[in-house]
Amino acid sequence: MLGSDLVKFDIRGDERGSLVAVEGGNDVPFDIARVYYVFGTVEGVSRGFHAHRNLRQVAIAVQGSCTMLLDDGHDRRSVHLDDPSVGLHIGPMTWREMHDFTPDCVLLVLANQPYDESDYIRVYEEFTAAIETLAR
Ligand code: T46
Repeated sequence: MLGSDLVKFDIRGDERGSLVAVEGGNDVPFDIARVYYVFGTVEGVSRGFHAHRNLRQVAIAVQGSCTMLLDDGHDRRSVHLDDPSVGLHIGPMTWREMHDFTPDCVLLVLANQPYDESDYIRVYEEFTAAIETLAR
């Protein structure tokens, strides 16, 4: 699917445990301008339901798990995130929904731009219309 890929990070493990280091421009394909994390998600709650016009992000379930549904306007797929050494790169113009959070889930997100509400498309019909316009 265009606009989303899994990224595997090296685990710097030793007898003390494990460590993953993520460098912008190296381990993720952009400079990191913002980091946020989603945690304490109430049971049964889903999040997301939007696309971004320009934003690129990598999401990592550093604890617990959730399922990311991705939609590029043509195809949909679900990616289960449950490995702190795996990131999901989500490019621009990709509708995303997050489901099935485990109570302990901590979803870490690295973004290439600061928060900007005007970059969001929060209505699905507006998203598909924008995809069609881009295809013309
Ligand atoms: C995304 C998925 C994976 C901020 O003030 N700054 C921020 O950097 C972010 C991300 C959010 N907010 C505020 C905006 C809302 O008042 O935090 C509140 C919750 O944000 P939102 O409803 O957009 O959260 P999610 O979990 O639906 O989506 C978030 C990201 O917004 C989004 O970019 O791709 O996680």
